[in-house]
Amino acid sequence: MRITVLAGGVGGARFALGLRDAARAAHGDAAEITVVANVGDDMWLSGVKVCPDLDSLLYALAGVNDAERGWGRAGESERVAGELAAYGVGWPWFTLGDLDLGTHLARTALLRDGADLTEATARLAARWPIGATLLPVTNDEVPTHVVTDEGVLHFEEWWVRTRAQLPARRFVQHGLERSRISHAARAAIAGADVLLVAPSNPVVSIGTIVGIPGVRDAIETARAPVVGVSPIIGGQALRGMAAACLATIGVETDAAAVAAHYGARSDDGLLDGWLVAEQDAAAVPRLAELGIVAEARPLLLTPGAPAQQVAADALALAARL
Ligand code: GDP
Ligand code: FO1
Ligand code: CA
Repeated sequence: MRITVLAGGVGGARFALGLRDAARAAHGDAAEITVVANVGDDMWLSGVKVCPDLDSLLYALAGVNDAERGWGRAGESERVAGELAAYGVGWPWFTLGDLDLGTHLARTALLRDGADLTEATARLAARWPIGATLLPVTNDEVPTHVVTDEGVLHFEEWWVRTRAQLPARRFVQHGLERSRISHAARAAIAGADVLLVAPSNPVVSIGTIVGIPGVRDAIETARAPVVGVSPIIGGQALRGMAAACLATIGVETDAAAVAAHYGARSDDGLLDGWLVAEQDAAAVPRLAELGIVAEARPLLLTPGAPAQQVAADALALAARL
């Protein structure tokens, strides 16, 4: 059973953990999970390549993430960051921890030696038994830029420095037209038995992934059903900046509105199925009219049994499509 999931960072990671448990419970060793990750948040900082969403996924699947803070490594120290700040190098409001820097240095070394991001990610992931294949959606650089009234910022600057307080007029994935889905990501989508869309940011995580040339084609022609999980519960994003991002593209912060934005696969969109939270059950008949089979289920990705159940519900819905 080959399961491929499109994912951003924290929401993607919480879902991927549940999916790993659910797939093992249902299919044992026959479960093969591939995570196709967003790279729009990536950047070069202090001489190293930082891939926030790949790192969030890697650290969570390896069990070495700082779950409380929501990013980076558990048990982190910041000695190097202090030195960089003293030299005035990098962003003082964006901390590269010492352990985390080890990842970025290793990745950068592999890239400098000629690996592409797919190969570099595989090398990093090989360190831990993460129980999944982790793939960047593309080997090309497609940094998300945010157009504001005070200029154009990298997405990470807009989010971490301004905490999304500076109104985002537009999101622009720089270099998108020239980018291409990687061979590995294309194969993972084409060869999947089930395709899942994690409850990730619909604009700067999933939006960026499906905007990469070749991704929509791969999904369109894939034989697997596509089931998404809503990141919006009761009209609210659970944490982070999804509501601000949705407002910028004119989509309501609402589970049905996000599904309608993704569109029905039967109508050149993304989704065959969509899980909404129980408090959003009223959206189910509306989505049926659009050609999306929706179901209301608990969607809180509390680690352990609840997250596993969310993923199991997504797989069960896919099995019925
Ligand atoms: P980021 O890259 O770190 O911003 O993470 P993602 O793009 O993968 O996911 C962010 C989204 O995860 C946010 O829009 C949240 O609403 C969603 N999210 C976080 N926790 C949960 C949860 O427990 N359940 C659901 N359904 N969504 C969640
Ligand atoms: N998020 C923060 O809020 N502050 C930081 O200093 C910070 C550093 C950081 C370093 C590496 C990394 O992979 C992620 C980091 N994040 C930090 C989290 C992350 O950039 C964002 O929360 C996500 O990219 C949002 O999608
Ligand atoms: Ca992200």
